[in-house]
Amino acid sequence: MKLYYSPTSPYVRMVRVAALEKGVDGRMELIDARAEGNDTEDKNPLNKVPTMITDDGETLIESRLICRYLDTLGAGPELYPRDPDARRRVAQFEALIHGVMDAAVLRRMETRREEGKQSEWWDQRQKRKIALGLDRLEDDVEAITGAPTIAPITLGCALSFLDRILPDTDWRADHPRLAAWYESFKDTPNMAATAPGD
Ligand SMILES: N[C@@H](CCC(=O)N[C@@H](CS)C(=O)NCC(=O)O)C(=O)O
Repeated sequence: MKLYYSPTSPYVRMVRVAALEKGVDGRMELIDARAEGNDTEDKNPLNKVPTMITDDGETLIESRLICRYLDTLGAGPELYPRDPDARRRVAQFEALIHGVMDAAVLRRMETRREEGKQSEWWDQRQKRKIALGLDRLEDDVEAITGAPTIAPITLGCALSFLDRILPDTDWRADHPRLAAWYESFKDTPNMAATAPGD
């Protein structure tokens, strides 16, 4: 398997933690997607990471799809429970956490626009999605983190990402249960092994 990656992408980190959980990380060759002369765009027309090439030569272009694929390999816990009700609940948490991260990315992108062209309206919209999303995650933190599924992996990578790209967002103040859980999760071996080196 080949994984086109960037060291700072939270979406890539989820895939890498999932691969470690499943014990298949050693089978995954990492290719720096942004390195000179790479062919990421040929593999994935969206030119995004993570992008995976499986051993059968199939290309998978989205972290959730890649994590589902990894779950079919190796040993380790069921990242996506086989039971349909439990699976749907995990996928719902996963979708919410991705939505919070997507909003954080959009906020960050907006700051890259020229001063004067940045939209306060847009920023407030994304801020609200992050705040309300975190409120919901705070309410559900036990359900999310009660089993070693993709949900806590996704949550840990997302909270780490928020700290990194939006350091002015003090999410801990209003979300003490999330903060306490994250404190216990952030340095676990698979998180430590994939920490962005910044
Ligand atoms: N929904 C996608 C998001 C992937 C994504 O946005 N990756 C970013 C890096 S964090 C990227 O490659 N951005 C480059 C671009 O949009 O051109 C996933 O979960 O894989």
